[in-house]
Amino acid sequence: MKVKQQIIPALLGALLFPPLGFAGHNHTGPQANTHAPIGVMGDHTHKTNEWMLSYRFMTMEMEGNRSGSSSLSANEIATTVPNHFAGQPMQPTTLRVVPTKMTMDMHMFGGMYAPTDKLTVMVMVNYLKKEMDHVTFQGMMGVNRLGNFTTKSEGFGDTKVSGLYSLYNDGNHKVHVNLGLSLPTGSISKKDRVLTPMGMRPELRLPYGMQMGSGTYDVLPGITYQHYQGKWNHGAQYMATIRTGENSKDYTLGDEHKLNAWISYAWRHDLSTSVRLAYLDVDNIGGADPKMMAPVQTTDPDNYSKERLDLYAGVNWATQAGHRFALEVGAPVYQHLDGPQLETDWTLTAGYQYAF
Ligand SMILES: [Cu+2]
Repeated sequence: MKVKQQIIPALLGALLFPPLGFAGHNHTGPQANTHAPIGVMGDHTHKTNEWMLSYRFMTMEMEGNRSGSSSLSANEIATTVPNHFAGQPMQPTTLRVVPTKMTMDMHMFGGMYAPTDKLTVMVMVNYLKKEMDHVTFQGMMGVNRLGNFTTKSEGFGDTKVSGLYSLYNDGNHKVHVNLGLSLPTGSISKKDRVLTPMGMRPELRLPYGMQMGSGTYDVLPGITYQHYQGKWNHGAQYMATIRTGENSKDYTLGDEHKLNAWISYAWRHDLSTSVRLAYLDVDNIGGADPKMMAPVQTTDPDNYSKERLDLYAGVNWATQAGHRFALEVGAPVYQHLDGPQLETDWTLTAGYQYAF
């Protein structure tokens, strides 16, 4: 924890006061540094008639639970955290099923095209795979463990269509606005088999966090800034996901606000490394899917709000012919969960982009 407390001010310092004195060079050939770290979406615009295809693989692992910023054991959850549905028939007073671990894999396919220097259009399609491990406690109370089970879901997520409009570009400073729409192509009715505290194994609709999409049309506004100075590049981006209306299952996922700040250094024309800080704020779910009713934290629409600060390290490699390979790994330095919720442990993003 001490180390983390020292890293953050050092990084913020580096972001706010990038080293000065690097004269700008106009290199020809590949420029690894002209891109933000691979975990940042919609970071750049293209020149007239330029195309880009991209593929990203992202994996995230979450293990152990927290409420607020402090850890909660499975036994504590099963004996002390009230069940959202207590008082209804067959419902225990505390939670009796506890998620212990979740992994999420995401395959992201993207296309970009610039009809003009000012405007770049972008389409992103995602394929998601989620897995959640649970422990079921026996009966209405106590800490006898009945067994473990894993639920899985996979499929296409929501499809994002965006426009990136360049507001300012003098070669060294660039600013563009992002405006996108997320289309509800992801399923919100995925099911799997669970183990109940009574020892039954029904197939139920999976909770909110295990579904593939939001079920609503979401507006994605944002703004991106980048500054190039010799071998240094630093940038910042604000992006939001604003939900509109209610989905067919009577709920609305929480809005999301994301703030990114990064700095990268080019060791060679074709190779750069980066550090990034990402702040994420997610709201709770509004409304509720009447089919998601079980003594488990993930069926409570009020257990989805969170704030998280992630620290990432990344590497970009660009080849002569418009190919770029990049990798970024990160972990939270701070997370505050309206919980109990599973805590995020680490994230990895690997990507390939081809511009032509
Ligand atoms: Cu691109």
